[in-house]
Amino acid sequence: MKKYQNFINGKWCDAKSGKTFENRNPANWSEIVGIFPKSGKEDVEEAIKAARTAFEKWRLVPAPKRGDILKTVGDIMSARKEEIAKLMTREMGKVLTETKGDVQEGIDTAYYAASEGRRLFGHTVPSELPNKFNMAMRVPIGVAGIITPWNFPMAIPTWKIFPALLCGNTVVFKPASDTPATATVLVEILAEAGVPEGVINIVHGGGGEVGNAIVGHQEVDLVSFTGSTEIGIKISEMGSKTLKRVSLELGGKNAQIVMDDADLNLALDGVLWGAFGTTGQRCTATSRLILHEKVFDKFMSILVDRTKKLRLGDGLLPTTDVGPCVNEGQRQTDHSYVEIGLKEGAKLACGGDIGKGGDLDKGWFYQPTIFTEVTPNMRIAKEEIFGPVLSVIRIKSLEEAINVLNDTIYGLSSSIYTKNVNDAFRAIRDIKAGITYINAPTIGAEAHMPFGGVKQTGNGHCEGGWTVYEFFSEWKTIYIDYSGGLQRAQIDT
Ligand code: UN1
Repeated sequence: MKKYQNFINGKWCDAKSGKTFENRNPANWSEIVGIFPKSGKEDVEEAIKAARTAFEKWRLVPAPKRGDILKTVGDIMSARKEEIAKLMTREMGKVLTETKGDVQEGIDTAYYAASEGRRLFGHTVPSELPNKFNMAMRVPIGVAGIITPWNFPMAIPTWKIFPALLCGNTVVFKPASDTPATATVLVEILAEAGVPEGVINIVHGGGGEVGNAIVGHQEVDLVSFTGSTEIGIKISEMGSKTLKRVSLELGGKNAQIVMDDADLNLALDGVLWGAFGTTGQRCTATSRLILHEKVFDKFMSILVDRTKKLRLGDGLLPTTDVGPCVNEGQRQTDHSYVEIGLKEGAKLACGGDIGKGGDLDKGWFYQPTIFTEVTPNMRIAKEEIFGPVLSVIRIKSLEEAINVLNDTIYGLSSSIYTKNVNDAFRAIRDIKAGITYINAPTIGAEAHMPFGGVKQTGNGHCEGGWTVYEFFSEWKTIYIDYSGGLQRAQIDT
C-alpha cells in the first residue's frame, strides 16, 4: 500500500506527530488507496515559513518564466492524464470519462496560466500634469493558502494554484482529506516541472487542524476556498482578523427551467447529465427542475424512465453511468433529505434508497432520485444536498419560472431550455446567478471563463479566466515625474 507524504520546502516528509489517516475507495470501501500524514499546526507552521522565505525569490522571477513552468506542468499532466484519472476515480468515485475531464480542466488551466505570463496587463493613464507619466501594474501578494474540496480533485486546485503561482505568490495547499492522492500527484508534477523549493507546499490533514492553522496565520496573505457556505462563513470571519483577502466558492441550488416550447429531447439529456453526472456532487449540479405544466407529464414520464435505466457502479467500469457518493456521511445526508422530502409531502418518482445488491454493497451507492410535487418552500427545494436527488417544480409561465429559480439563498449556475429568443434574453437579464446556460445543462463551465456565484454562493470573487488573476495580485500605482521640478497635484493646475 502506498504511503504518501507532505511536501514542505522542496522535501517530502511525514507529519511531525507521525500520525496518519487512510484514504479509501468509495466504490469498494475495503480498498485502501493510500496512507497520508495527519498533520497539525506545527507542520503548517513550517510550510508557511518555507513559503514566506521562497516568496522573496519567486516574486522576482519574470512572469513569462513562471508561465513557462506552468506550460511544462500542462504537458506532464497531458502525458499522465489516464493514470491520474484512474487514481482519482479510485479515491472519489466519479466515472472515468469524468475524471479524465477533470484532469483536462487542469491542463486547460495550465495552458491558460502559461499564456497569462505574457499578459498580466496593467494600465498606462495620462497624467493631469505635464511631463509626468502614470501607470498601474499588478504585483504579487505573498503566501496563498489554498483549501480545496474533493469533487474536482484536480481541476479546482489548479484553478487556484496556477494563477496564484503565475502572479508570483507562493502556496500552502490543503486538499480535501477524501482526495489527497490526486492532490499529491499535482504537487509532484509542479516540482518536476521546476517550481522551486518552498514555492509549492502541501500539508495533508483535516480542516479543523490544518485548515484552521492556515486561515488563522498572520503570515498567510490570502486564502482561496471552495466548499460549503457554512465553512466559508467561518473562514471569512477567521480571515478578517488579519485582514486577509479571501475568495470563497460555496454552495449552490442550481435549477434548469424547461419551457413548453423547448426541444424536449435536448432538455432531457441536459437534466440527466446536470442532475446525475458526478453523482450530483458538483457545486453546479442541477438539483431543481422547473418544468412548464404544458409539457410536464410527457417530460416526466421519459425522464423517470431514463433515470431508472442509469447504471450504478464502480466508476472504472465502462458500463457505469453513475458512481458512488464520496463517503458514508454524504450518502447519509442524501438519504436524510429523501426522508425530509417525503415528510414535507413531496412524491418520489424514482429512487429514494441506497444502491443495493452485488458489488453495490461494497460501496456508498445511492439511487438516482427524483421528487415531484415539490413546492418552492420545501427544504428539498431550498437546501444544497450534493447528491443524486432532483426536485421537480411545476410552473405556468416564464415569470413564475424565474421567480422560483431565484427563490434561494444561492446563485451559482442556472439554465433555461427554450426556442424563444425573447424568453432566453429575459432569463439572462433576470436570473440571479453567476452562470446562465441557454439550451445547455447547469454543469460544464470552461476554464477560461469567469466562474463564480452571487448571493451566498460567494463573496464577489470569481475563479477562472482573466478574473482570477485580479484576486491573486494587487495593484500598484506609479507616478513618474520627468519635469525636473516639483509639480503639486490639484494645486499647480
Ligand atoms: C464544482 O462543482 O465545484 O462547471 C466545479 C462544471 C465544472 C466545474 C464544477 N467545470 O460543472
